[in-house]
Amino acid sequence: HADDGYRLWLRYDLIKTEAKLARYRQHLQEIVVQGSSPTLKAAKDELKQGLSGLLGNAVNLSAEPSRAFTLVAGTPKSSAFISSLNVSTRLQEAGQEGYLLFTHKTNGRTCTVIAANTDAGVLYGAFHLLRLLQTEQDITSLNLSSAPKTQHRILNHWDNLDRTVERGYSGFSLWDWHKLPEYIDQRYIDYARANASIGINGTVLTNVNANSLVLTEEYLQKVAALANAFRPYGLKVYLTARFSSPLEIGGLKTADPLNPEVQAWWKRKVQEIYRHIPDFGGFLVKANSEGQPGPQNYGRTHADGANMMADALAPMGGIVMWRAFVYDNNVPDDRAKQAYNEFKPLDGTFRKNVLVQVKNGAIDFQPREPFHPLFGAMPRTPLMMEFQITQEYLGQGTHLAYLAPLYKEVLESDTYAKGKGSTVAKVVDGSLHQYTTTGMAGVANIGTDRNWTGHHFGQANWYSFGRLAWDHTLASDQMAQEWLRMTFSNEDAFLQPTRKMMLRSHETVVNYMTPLGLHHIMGWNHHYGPGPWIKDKPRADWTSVYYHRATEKGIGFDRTKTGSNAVAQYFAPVEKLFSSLKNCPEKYLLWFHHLPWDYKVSSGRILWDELCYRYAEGVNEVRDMQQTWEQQQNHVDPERFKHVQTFLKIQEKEARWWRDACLLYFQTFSKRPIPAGLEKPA
Ligand code: GCW
Repeated sequence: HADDGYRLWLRYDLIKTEAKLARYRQHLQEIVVQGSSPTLKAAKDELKQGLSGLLGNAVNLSAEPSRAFTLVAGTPKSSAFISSLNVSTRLQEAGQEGYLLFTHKTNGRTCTVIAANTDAGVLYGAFHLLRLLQTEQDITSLNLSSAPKTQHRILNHWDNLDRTVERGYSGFSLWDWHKLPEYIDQRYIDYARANASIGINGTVLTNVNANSLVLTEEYLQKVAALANAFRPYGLKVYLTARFSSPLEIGGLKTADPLNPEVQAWWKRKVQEIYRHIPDFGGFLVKANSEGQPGPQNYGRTHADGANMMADALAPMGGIVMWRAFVYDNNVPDDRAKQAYNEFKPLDGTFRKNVLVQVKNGAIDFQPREPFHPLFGAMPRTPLMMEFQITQEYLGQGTHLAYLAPLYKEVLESDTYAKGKGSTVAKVVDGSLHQYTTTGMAGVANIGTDRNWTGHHFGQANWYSFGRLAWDHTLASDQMAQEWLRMTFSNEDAFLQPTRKMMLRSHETVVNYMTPLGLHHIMGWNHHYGPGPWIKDKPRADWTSVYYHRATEKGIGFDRTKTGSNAVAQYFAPVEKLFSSLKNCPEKYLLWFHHLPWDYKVSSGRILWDELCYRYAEGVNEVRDMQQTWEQQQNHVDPERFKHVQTFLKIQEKEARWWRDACLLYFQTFSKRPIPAGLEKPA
């Protein structure tokens, strides 16, 4: 069959390595899933489908262990066998969603056991076992446990009700509102399976630039149908709530959060939602940002707005994820400072069921940003991470950019909030400030394209986001290898070069787009392709010249004391690091400093020359990627091989476009030649 990438990393093709196949067949002679809930049934179905594909034979399903080698899965409640194993202490550590996966020998029988406290945990364990087989790991004597490090692991779909997707580059929205609630597309189930396989347990169906219609009865029935389809897979549904909904669908004259009628309206609305979706997750809200309505329209604070919704949701167990992505052209200060300035003073004033959702950086999902200064700065308010999986500023649907290294760079950044070792990851997983609620969100890159993400390698970003939300200590390399093995091939000759290509790809994109700390110099509004010349727009913070500040003297945004002093929002050691020209990591140089064109950088070159080299390197590295891929023809099916090959061609062309456009533009200021030996801009 034509290989279109639809199956994602859940391909379950026959294992190619004979010796391993034989051992797996021996060890997994039958499947025993005791219990009958929809989630356990999903686990059983997945194991059956997965094992019969991987092992190439129909695996026997049994109610009780009956063979010499058996796979048993369940909870102590659902399964007499599991409860007889006395693993309750170990299970305690696994928590609500974790699981144990171990080999147990008893009465001459060898059991591979998946045990968890909840049915969802069993499902996650089932996917783990399948992953071990897909990646050809040894399963003969297992002894492992796993539990998520963050509680809410959520995809944010920026999907509109007309099925367009804001910043979506892989077709249209998956949610076919027109045919819902009756028609349940198999794709919804496969979507839920994919999410469960990486531990994602929530999905916000709608765009943060929200439409209040989704909160009407008619739509809630449709949302409920999706929630029903997802529920067996442990996937909860959330919605975005437009702050002005009481005006638009409630017939009220105000949306003031302190107005009792408004409060009563939201309470009723929330109760209505829960009548349709008893396990509804809650709201995600973008307020007073980029023209969206919010509490500030009524002279109230973000906390007033969030708390009003939180009070409505609390009795039902729902949460509010209130976004900190706010900036305003009328605030004359550096845009990078605004979220911190607005939110930090509100620390401790939010209700218990509110999380403040903070983008990884203070500007906006740039190819590279230093971590957001809010992380560490709000010890009394749980801060959620918001990553972007969709590649709005990273070449969108056609560029290969593996984003795990970006995610990891942010998570491993040290905030110094409580001294050395206060990483962003520890803020997010709650361990630094003892948050009782934690979460990580990723803006989805998923659409109706057959391969879900447009670029085949975009799947790896969905995959690694989910894996990291579960366990932020996983290494980029490990996730790349897992994904490559499951998605393409276990052959070493394939894995070694392609994982290298993936690991380098983010840095490559940074090089040809925004090296040395440059940022937000993309084409206006669509953010695709270069546009460092953009000026004279309705808002200064929507131009490029605002961010690069190039003149004949130099380039870069001075965010030190002599400039906007945004550095002061970081804890002292970080402030010192970024302020110091000598110590500031070069990757953030022009983010924090405005420097003369002949400033000497660490390579010994002057800044202008270094820029030229970085842009050139970016292009060359894309060519290396092309070379690497060319050599994989024997390892990859023709359909996907060609697809990636073609996209790399686009990427090479556009890397040149970036290089040439940026260098020719900046050269009008630097008035210096392109260093000898480098390709001249076309
Ligand atoms: O990155 C910007 C995008 C907007 C987006 C906004 C946000 C949903 O350009 O399209 O709107 O961020 O995150 O709210």
